[in-house]
Amino acid sequence: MHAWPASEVPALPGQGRDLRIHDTATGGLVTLDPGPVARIYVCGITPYDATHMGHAATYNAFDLVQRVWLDTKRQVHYVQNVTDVDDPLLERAERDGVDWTALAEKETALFREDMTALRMLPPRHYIGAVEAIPGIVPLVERLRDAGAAYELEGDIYFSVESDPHFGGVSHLDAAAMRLLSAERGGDPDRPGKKNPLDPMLWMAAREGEPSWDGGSLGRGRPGWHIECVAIALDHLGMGFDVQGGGSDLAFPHHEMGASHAQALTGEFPMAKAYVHAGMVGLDGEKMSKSKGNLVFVSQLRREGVDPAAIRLTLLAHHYRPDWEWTDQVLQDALARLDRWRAAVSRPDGPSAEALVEEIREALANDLDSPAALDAVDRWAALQQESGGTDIGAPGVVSRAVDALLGVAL
Ligand code: 5CA
Ligand code: ZN
Repeated sequence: MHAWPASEVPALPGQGRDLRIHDTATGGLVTLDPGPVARIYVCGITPYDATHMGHAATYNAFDLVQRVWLDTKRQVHYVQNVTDVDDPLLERAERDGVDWTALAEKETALFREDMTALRMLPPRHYIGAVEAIPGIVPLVERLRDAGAAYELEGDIYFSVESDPHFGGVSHLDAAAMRLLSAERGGDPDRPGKKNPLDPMLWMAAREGEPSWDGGSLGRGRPGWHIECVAIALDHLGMGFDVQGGGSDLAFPHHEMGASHAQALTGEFPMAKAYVHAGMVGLDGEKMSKSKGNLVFVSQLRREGVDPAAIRLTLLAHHYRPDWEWTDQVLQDALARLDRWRAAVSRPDGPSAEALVEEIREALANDLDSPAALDAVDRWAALQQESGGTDIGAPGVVSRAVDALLGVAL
């Protein structure tokens, strides 16, 4: 699949900082040391509805990761998938009487537009689950042949017991895992499974549903977790730097994915950090396509809201805690954008050197974007109150805000 166009990332004076980021697996901050090429896999959308603020907030967090790394002059190998075949997508297409592939294409196209408008840097590889199927089949065969997977009425399940590190991403107890597995696409109550938590690797073809040639597995379609693992291993290999997504993916998706990869390769860990963004809510509930309590990026854009203000709304919240979308948080961002634009519109101003370092330090510290915004606020306030004589400082601020925060002033 093609991704979306990259906005330019201006080079900044001085040195970028190494990223310290919260890792769900160890429960603390880790300082990543990626070497010259940083590797990140971020779970992409299931394209059956438009991009909402929850999605945008999660992709904003990982865009900041990429920007911090680019600022250290590293290359970034960023991979993102599209879950372009899955039950919710098929169900929505059926409900609306449309072709599921057309629905997926339409929503993926809208996602690309939203990401472009928000100045999210594109992944280097943007891969659909369907196009990954030829690479998934041999992985499932290998797991089966190694005894890490088994057949149940034609479907193939992964045996969680085959990975000694299973549980090491989310650290949940068995009861919590069982509950979440039922809520998030698993089938813990299906009779005949070795362990209720075992996830499906390959689902045998069902009447009226799409299916693909699975070689020795028979016709069918892949399970959700193995899709992301196949794409990540193909393009990044084991031991990549960051596995990212929203906190609702920690279990089962990232837990199972890590176990699949570890059972396949015998190596540990799959990723050096498992990074999870908090859930954005609306009216007291997590924004979700299934609940329908959504604020869409595309809707706000249609209403004429500047995408830079949408982005500033996301940045005003630290990525990790859950938060609520309200009209007020957007109004605050619009006002901030006006203040910043006024401050950089003059040719001179207070020195920007310390500010660039403050933004860098804030982001390197577990992507503390609210602290970065505070620092820019203070510079803008100083500019408004007393100005400054540093010729070119406003230009430096503009470039830093663009390069590190993805906001075009
Ligand atoms: N296709 C899978 C991942 S392989 C998937 O979870 N798709 S999704 O469309 O449901 O979500 C895309 C990304 O947005 C995921 O990282 C998910 O964790 C995140 N996300 C979904 N809802 C919210 C929300 N309310 N707040 C923050 N992030 C969210
Ligand atoms: Zn995924």
